[in-house]
Amino acid sequence: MPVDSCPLHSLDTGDISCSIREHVTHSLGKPCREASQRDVATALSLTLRDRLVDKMLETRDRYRESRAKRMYYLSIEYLLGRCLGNNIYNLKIQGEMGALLHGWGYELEDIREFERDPALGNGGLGRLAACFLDSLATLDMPGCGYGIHYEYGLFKQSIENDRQVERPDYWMAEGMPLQLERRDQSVIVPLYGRVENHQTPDGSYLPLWVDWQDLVGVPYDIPIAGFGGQTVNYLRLFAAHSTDSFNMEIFDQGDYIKAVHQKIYSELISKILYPNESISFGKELRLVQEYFLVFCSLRDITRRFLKQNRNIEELPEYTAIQLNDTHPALTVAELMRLLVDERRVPWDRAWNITTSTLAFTNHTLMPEALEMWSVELLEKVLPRHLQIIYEINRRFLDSIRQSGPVDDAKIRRMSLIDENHGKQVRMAHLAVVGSHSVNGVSKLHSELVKTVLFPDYAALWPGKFNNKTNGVTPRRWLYKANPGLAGLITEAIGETWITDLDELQKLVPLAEDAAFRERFAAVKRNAKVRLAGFVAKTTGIVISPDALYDMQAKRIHEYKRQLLNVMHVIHDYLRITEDGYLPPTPRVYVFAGKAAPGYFEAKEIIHLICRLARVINADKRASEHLKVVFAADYRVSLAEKLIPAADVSEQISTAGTEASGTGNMKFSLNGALTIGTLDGANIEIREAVGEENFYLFGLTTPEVERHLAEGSYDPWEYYRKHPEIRRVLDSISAGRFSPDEPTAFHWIFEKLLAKNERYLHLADFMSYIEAHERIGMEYARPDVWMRKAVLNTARMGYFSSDRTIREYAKDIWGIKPIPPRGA
Ligand code: 26V
Repeated sequence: MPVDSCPLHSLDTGDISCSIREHVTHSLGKPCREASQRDVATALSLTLRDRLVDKMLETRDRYRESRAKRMYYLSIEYLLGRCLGNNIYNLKIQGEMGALLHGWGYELEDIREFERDPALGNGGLGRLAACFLDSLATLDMPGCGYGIHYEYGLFKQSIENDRQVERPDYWMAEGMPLQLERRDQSVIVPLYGRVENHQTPDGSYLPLWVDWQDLVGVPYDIPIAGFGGQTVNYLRLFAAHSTDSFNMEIFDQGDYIKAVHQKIYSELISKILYPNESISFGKELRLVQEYFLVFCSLRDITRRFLKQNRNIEELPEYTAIQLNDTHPALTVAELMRLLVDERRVPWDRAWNITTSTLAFTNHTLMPEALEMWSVELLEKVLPRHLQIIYEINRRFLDSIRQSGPVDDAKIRRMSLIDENHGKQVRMAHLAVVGSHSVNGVSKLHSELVKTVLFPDYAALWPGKFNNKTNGVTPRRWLYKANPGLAGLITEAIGETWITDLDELQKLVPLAEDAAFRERFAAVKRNAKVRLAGFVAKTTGIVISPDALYDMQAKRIHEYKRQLLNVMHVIHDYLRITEDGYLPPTPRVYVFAGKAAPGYFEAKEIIHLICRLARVINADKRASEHLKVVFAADYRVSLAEKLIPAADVSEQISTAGTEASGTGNMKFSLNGALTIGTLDGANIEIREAVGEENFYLFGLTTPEVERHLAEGSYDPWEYYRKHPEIRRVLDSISAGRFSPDEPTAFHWIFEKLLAKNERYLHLADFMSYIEAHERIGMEYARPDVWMRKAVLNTARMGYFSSDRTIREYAKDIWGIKPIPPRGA
């Protein structure tokens, strides 16, 4: 083809306007006069894609020419959120686009609402991956993400009869204009079958994986624009299809039905994202998904690497692979298989390459979330990988035995195979042994990773363990989500904060400036007015923008203690209605979050919140002081509406249970004050914003640990001692919020008073309501409150994911920015 024959697309408004009309006509096949708002949204996305692809190709050439080391992020989840608005903001053309569309009779904000959130993740872990991609591109770093192109994202939540109802999320219903299908780079994936043991002519072991079935991984690329749009990386998602050759073979054998079944099974692999359930392991399809991700990604990585005429032994010099939790931990076995079986690299050298390339991040301490796969299932799905895992384990345990006397108990603890409930592979151990770096996601969590999760490994390899405190991208979570606040900040200190969040420090003196505080307060109030409009429209509940907006938005889980929040709401309600108490500030309690479909307690908590809302919002005695809202279908786009409007952020997990949290960072960055425990990144947030600007309560991690270890927590003692607790629990148990079904919530009474209640709700309740008391008093003094709010925003610079990514790049990946020439 002739090269350089077409002009590149530009960001000039005239050019963009022309491209949009072109796309309406030629991509959508409609005359412009018939274009609907949705058509305009699609054409605008396609128009931006053209421009992003130009930059993506330029970025790719730049990385190739530099021959620099690259990083690949392997994650089973990415919670990207809507892309159109984000791309417009990262290209810095929001003003121009707003004006252009306005001139055509549309509003950019309405047009953006046509895009479905690609919700290819459950929560924190997937959203972190998306923030990391934004930061990598903004920092001009050669890093891209690998994931699965699920046909159905996380279920959509609606509330019917006060209960959560789940519906499938067919997120591509209206197409995904941003993605590029790359059929030419499809990967054939082998699985199932058996291993035959052979020998090479010189007598060494030659395993042959035979009779495997195959499927195809088809890549889809989603361009990821850095701020300013100069560097555009991509996220590569693989969709599973059946291979034609396989189908043809069976068709030829005349077994039509079997061939069709095979095709359906293949396509099932990337059909749906699994929701976080308490026990989701053991499901064959999930194991196949994990392997599918690992196989496709590694094939793609090594293909690109070898194309550059390099020797596979140089892999770690030019490649870093980050395992986002244990879901891609099979990478350890697959990379070994690729090196040893396919490339005939001797085991020891292959092991060196593998461990020098891979690094692992742990994201949870919850024992029920630690992945294990039964040996039996692995044997069936991935027989050769199982052999390799056994061999890794054998050599590893031998090496410990050789380094000194060890007792059997320690060997059993460190083994990759758990033999307590049948034989199971401990995926976290596989990841730790197979990586050169293991990190947690906040200071506290990283300590607990060493002391609680992997004490034996930490003693063996102290240098392997490190911390990388999470961060969030300021582009989406302040610049785009909160244009009012972003504008005020830029007016005050310039716009460098967008890529250098520490610049927010310059706002610190302005906390003393009454005029600035008033403007800050006005921005917050505006956001609350908008949210109030949205709440009225979607729930029919009327809330005043003059009330304090108190929010808890996150997955529903007992360890996150939404029940503690509920107990406090009930406490407030009963004081108002029974004690004649007049709170210093009216409050609106906003809850949002999904419960895993099979998690009974979590779903009942939603049910209770909705029932509570119904009772409280209808009670005239309380309505001036108190409202409760459950905002359905929490997702990135809803978070962007809620967070700018929050006054108080609820971060109330039991100390030692939340690995980090990232919502806590988004709220505080947007000027909400946190009521929180000493858990996860709350601790670092509190240190950063100042303890006087954070409402602390609750037990510390060592106190919690002691209670749990000694069995010394006695909830009945709190019940007997504190009338406040008694009244709240009795009201739940007596069916006050479920008059038609008086025993509906009795289980909560029983659970919170059970001796083995793991999350110590009652132990923290009195200090929690006391902290809320202070909040109520201080909110009533706007200058006091707004000073604290400004200081929260001003001091959150550290929690930019740019900082986090720089730390990973320097300490773990060894990658550097490759900026465009002249930048
Ligand atoms: C947790 C649980 C809890 C028990 C029930 C089953 C289950 C399944 C999955 C998970 C969490 C999986 C990993 C995860 O999303 N962790 C989150 O990662 C965030 C980013 O590092 C971090 O901010 C959150 O604290 C952490 O929960």
